[in-house]
Amino acid sequence: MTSPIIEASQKHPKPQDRTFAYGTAGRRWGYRSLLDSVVFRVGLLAALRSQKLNGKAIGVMITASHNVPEDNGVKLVDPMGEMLEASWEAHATSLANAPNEEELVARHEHLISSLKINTSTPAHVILAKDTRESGPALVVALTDALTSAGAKYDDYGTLTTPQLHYLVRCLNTQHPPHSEPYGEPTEEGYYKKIGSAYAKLLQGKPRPGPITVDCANGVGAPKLKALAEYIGKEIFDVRIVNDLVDQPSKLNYQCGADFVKTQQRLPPASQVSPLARCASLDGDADRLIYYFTDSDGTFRLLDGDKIATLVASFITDLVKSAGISDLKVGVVQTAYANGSSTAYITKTLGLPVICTPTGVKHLHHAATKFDCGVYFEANGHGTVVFSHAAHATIASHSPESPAQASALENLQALRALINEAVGDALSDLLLVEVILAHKRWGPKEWDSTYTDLPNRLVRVEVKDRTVFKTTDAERRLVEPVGVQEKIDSLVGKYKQGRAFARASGTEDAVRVYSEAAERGEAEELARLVADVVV
Ligand code: 16G
Ligand code: ZN
Repeated sequence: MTSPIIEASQKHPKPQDRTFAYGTAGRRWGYRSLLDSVVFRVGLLAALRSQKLNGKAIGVMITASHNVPEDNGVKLVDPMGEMLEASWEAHATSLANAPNEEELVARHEHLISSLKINTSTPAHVILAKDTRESGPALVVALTDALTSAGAKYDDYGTLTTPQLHYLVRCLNTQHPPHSEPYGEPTEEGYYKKIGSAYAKLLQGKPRPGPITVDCANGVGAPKLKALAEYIGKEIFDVRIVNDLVDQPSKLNYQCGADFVKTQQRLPPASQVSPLARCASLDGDADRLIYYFTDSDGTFRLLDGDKIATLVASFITDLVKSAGISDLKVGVVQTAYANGSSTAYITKTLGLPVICTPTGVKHLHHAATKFDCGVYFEANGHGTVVFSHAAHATIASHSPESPAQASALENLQALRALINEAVGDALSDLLLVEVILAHKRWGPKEWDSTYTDLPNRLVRVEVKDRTVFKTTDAERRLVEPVGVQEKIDSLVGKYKQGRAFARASGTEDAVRVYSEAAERGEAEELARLVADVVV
């Protein structure tokens, strides 16, 4: 008898000459024909993951984030809305690379026995996709797999990546032992939760002026519209640009958070007056960056580092004002964080900083070490996580004055506003808007908290990026032997110089980052380090 999995898999065969690996953030392998078998096999793994965790809901998101429209990718979401547990990435890679159907079934069965999975446990998977053209066909591959594995699934259609993370967490916190569900497990529930927290936090505060948001011609556009409609123009006056979701070739093209961050300029479609607040999302709305043009027309970027410092300082003040003394706030960054931001956090804010390797899973994990961990990558992906103890303190603390009571209420609303499951551009956008309103700051006041060191990021094509091995949160190379010494001696020649080289997790290249006291020096340092690496 042929197994249903073999039969279904035959419709989604693996291209013979390809090897796949679960990357920094799921998998991103270009072109739909290549991904078809990968998505099918990820579907099988999602069902196993759910069974292993006693039928908890597992998420599958089909997106390639900020990448070109022809790309696509798929990632799994664990029960509390986190990224897939790292030890399972190898299982994904193993299934994706099985050369044929028989071997796929053999590997699938091996996983069942080695992981001691009870296959009579009902599996529950929820799925969504971004606006890419290849999305619907990949959903077919995914649902074919889930059907063949006998898993129950719910297709939520088109969502932002963080919305899917939110839904997974809601579904898995509805019942004991969870005392409080994360929210209603619907798209409307998401808008309700963050929208009403936003309104609460703005009570009695100056109404924020208009903000222009570039939605990268992606899924963020219709979702931000829905959110804005829920909140109302009175307190959320958002002007959306780059919302052409019905033209898939425009996705992330000359717009979006990655474009603005790497090009350090306005998306051409944004026509804004000096000192007006602007923000960009990426293609699946899990990254956010702010920017503005100065009175003299200079472009000013307010990136993930600036968001992290703003949020960390606000929460620290709020905790203090609420009269809570035993809640430790900390910040998590990567090697890409500007040196000035790190100095500002440690010296001015007096908060601890942890540096981790690139990739949300590393940052998120490190952030859970604090009572309140603020993490952002410079590229704009990040959020805040609270420990169980912090949640309990915030919920039960008794204020001793009206001022403390109001700070405490704000802290409680902040917990509802923040999407703790994952970096979420829509929730982060509301968060920044709230903080600027509380501080009565425009973008210029925010920008002036510290000045970024001039920096440069270059992409270097190398023969084999796998030979580059790093240590110390990717800040130093251990292999190829001798290269780090050369980088050290170059860095030593520049005032406030810092540089590192690391293999990209998502592209076939090495990235070199440098900073120094002067722009020309930062650029020269990047060039010289790139020469050493190539
Ligand atoms: C992925 C990561 C992002 C990281 C980037 C680095 C997630 C959700 N996304 O986009 O955090 O900054 O990869 O790419 O983990 P790179 O390894 O090519 O430099
Ligand atoms: Zn993204």
